[in-house]
Amino acid sequence: MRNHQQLINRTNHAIPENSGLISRYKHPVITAEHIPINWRYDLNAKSNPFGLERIGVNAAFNAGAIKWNDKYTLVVRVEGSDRKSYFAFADSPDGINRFEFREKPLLLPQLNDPDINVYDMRLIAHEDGFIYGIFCTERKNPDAPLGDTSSAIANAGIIRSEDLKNWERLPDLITGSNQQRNVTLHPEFVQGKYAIYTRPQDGFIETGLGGGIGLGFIEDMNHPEIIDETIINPKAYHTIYELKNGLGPSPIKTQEGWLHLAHGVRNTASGLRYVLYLFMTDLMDISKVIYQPGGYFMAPNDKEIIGDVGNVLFSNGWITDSDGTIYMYYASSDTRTHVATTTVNILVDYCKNTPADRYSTNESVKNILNLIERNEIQY
Ligand code: M1P
Repeated sequence: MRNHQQLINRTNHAIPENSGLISRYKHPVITAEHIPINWRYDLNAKSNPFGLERIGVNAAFNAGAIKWNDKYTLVVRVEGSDRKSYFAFADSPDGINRFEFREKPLLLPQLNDPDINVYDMRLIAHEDGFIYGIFCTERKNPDAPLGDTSSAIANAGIIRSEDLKNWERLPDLITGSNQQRNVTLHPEFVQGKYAIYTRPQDGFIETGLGGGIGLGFIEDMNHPEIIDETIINPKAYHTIYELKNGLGPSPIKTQEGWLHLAHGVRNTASGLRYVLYLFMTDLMDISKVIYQPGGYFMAPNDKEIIGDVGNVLFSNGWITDSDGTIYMYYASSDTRTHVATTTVNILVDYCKNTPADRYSTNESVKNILNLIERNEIQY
């Protein structure tokens, strides 16, 4: 218990990067070891004479985030050693240090068709006054061929709350697609409707014609049905989002547009590689991408490359403070949760002034030549 408290009280240090874009931090902010002792150990010496851990935790990652009552609150995807993920809230006084889990993990209200596994909740304070938690809910695919014990149907589950403690379960999202992951809600009404970002796929693993970031509208969250789903940011050949392109948290409103954090996936000889990238959409037309820097913003780095599912950075939570500081919570290799800090101004400048991907080597070289030329004129 002393060791556990020391881990929680450990002070973190910023490590600014030469790019000027972000500071990473020396330690992850949440790991499996942060999970409270009394969730894992039977503390009764009579029933646990050897002091053994009874319920193991595999990973603590992919956290949704919100600033609530002056605290920086994460809803962490905790994965047990039995492979089941569940949600648990952790609060920090400053967004970087001393994340401490609340008393108990969340027991999700169930629908008629119970969730088998849940993960990757986005927390959204919507203009309607509710805080929504949108997460992925998985159930075994009833149409999977006999002997296929892996195929699942993934969809978006929805809960909402007014106090981040009591949650009401709404029906799961209805769309025209077989599979949905990485679904999140736009924080404002758009022409009186709820706007939802999606990531449709044809199969659980196969993206098929899907695999890009979609947008749809819902009239009433008690009947969350999207009739028309439009892909606003597709996957594309020979880019960092060649295989899949999924939104992270809900966008941040800036004076120059909505700022989005997303993950791009490509296949490599060593498996899938997940990197983070940014783009911006128009304030008046949220379906219109106005800036999209080429390449990734953050990629797995040093120790981040190693973990349960290697070579993955994933983010579904960020918080903006009133001074413009952004706390970006990201997970590495499906194992642990980190924070990176930056500012709204830096990210908007990055989006506006980083050359876009023009889809060929020569176009990329032209960008470099252009920069060299501009530097010659200045110096
Ligand atoms: O293992 C990497 C990620 O894979 C899935 O994300 P996506 O649907 O974008 O491929 C999710 O299971 C995610 O939780 C996980 O981090």
